[in-house]
Amino acid sequence: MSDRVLYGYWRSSAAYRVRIALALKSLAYDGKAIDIRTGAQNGVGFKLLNPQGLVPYLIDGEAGLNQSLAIIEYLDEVYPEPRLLPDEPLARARVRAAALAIACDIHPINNLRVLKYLKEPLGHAQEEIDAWAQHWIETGFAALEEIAEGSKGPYLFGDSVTLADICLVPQMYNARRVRADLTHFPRLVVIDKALNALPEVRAARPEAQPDADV
Ligand SMILES: N[C@@H](CCC(=O)N[C@@H](CS)C(=O)NCC(=O)O)C(=O)O
Repeated sequence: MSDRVLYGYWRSSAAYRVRIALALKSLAYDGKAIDIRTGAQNGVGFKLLNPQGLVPYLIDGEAGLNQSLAIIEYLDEVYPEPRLLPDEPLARARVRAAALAIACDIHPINNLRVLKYLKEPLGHAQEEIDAWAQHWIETGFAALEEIAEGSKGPYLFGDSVTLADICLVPQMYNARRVRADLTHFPRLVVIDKALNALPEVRAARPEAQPDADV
């Protein structure tokens, strides 16, 4: 048994980010599935770990951590190879800004609890909820496509996989799930393909997780 445990859910994009980071850094862990469809994230047991009732939650030795970006930055500082954030301050800020454009401005408004709330109690039809998710993903991707066009390498910021790419892959997966129109984002599609060609990224994909029910 490992002293590193990741509480997650196969389809959680935030957990997917952490799985990619752990795989890139070759850090072994035990996975514990929290079935967010059945509300396990709000059970007392899990809330003792993370009072926010959200996955992922990582135990790394003595440390317990929530929030995927905080977890990944912690991993990057404690296990620095390969680096997921550039050393140079301006380059680092640019990578963080792209990651946050996904993690703060796209993902939270399409999260399970938000979409559920639109349905009940607000009473929106499923097609309206799908339109909501598609709209906010496509709006966010329009700005990211410009960043992608400026990249001189296979990934969002050149030749190295960064925190921004780690956020992109799960968001692309999500975009396809809600049938967002990706035809305006050809560069993002190509970058996502290059990322998914990496064995570490493939190992982290939802369908490869033991709790996947596909
Ligand atoms: N900002 C958080 C987001 C975590 C989050 O939203 N997790 C989702 C799965 S992707 C969740 O646990 N949802 C449960 C729910 O909506 O009730 C992070 O990056 O870790």
